[in-house]
Amino acid sequence: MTQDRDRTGGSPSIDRRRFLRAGLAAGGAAIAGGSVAGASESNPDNLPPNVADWSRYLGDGVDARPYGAPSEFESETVRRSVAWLTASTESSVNFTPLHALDGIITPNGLCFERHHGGIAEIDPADHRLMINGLVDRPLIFTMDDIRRFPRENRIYFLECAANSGMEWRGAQLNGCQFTHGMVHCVMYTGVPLRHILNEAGLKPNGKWLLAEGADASAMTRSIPLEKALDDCLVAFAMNGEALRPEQGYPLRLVVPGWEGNMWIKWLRRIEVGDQPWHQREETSKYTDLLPGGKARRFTWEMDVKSVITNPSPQAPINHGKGFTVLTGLAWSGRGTIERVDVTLDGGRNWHPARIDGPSLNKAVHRFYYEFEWDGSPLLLQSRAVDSQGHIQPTKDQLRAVRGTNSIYHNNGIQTWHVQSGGEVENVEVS
Ligand SMILES: Nc1nc2c(c(=O)[nH]1)N[C@H]1C(S)=C(S)[C@@H](COP(=O)(O)O)O[C@H]1N2
Ligand SMILES: [Mo]
Repeated sequence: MTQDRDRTGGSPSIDRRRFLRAGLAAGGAAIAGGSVAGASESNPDNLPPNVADWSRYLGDGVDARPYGAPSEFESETVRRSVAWLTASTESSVNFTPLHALDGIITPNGLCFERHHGGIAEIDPADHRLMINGLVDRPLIFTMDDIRRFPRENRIYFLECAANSGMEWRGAQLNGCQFTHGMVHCVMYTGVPLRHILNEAGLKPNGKWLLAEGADASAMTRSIPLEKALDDCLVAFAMNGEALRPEQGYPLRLVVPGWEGNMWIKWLRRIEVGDQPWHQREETSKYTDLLPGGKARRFTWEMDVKSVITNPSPQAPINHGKGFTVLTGLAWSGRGTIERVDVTLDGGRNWHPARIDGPSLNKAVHRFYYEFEWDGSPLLLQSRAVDSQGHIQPTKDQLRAVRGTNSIYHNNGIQTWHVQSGGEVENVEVS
């Protein structure tokens, strides 16, 4: 935008940024701001009127990169984990770098990973999907068999129910990658689950499914039959190519709008039954403990939610005052996003944001709000409303209903504090 890479605020603000990064590194997340425009030093030899280095030599030929990778200058745009959340890497989570992405599609290599027994490395020739239980004909499918059913392409978000969980009691992690990065949105190619169930023939008393993974954790979840017949997919591709091993290669269940834990990866078996199984992951885990000691049974649909991805702690304002582009993501497990409002002053004044790009059922929506920044501190928030009229609540409103025991299903409004030097930190306002 401008050749003048003025670091408004001078060295104190840079020191402050270094301090913030150091703080995060101590928390286990090594951050360097390399992907933030204006944060890297430029080499005068490459700037006009000089001829830049890369214009003097031939580049790599077409055989050099049979499977492409991002520019080396994007090396900071990676999934990251948080040390104190990572007891063992095989049963853990890493986070999507939301602050470094745009649009609505998450690149395959940056989709957050959540697994309970490590990444199963499966040879598709040896993979089978078994359908058993209350069916007329128990069946075992090969991957080739599955590819002979009619396919559909659909774009959906997947959000772990524990996304933002560490923020339930107060502002904690400094970056939207860590507070909100357990979400991704890709185009799936797969077979509607109802085709496969119909092939096996459902018995009249079949009301529930148990989906089971082939990984070492043998993840299992109960799913009501109506959902399975409605919009679930058995997917083998994401964003046009085979699923990544991290995401369940060669086959995963897609359960649109519902909590990520139900999206069984490395899917090997579907049992049809007449009642739910009450497995570990749907009782002691992914269940909200309410103030009175009772727990909510089965919270499947992901509530309407949004977050500002820029500016945010990992993506400070580097250009000083003036025209500023604010952007973020909004999604709802109940449909599309009807509107997103943004405040710069902690909720006193709200402004409609501009949703750009496709508005798809149960997919993330990209929003923008452009404004003139006068350099004074800001309290940024976004608030989404979905197509069913649900309004994203404040964290105080959530806690008033659900107490402070919970960590799951936190869709509360996030606040970023922008300081006059452009640095951003995670705070809460009440
Ligand atoms: N087989 C199997 N499926 C699984 C899991 C797992 O550990 N094993 N983790 C679940 C959880 S808790 C989530 S949030 C999503 C994460 O999907 P992703 O790794 O593609 O982001 O997968 C779900 N499916
Ligand atoms: Mo999850």
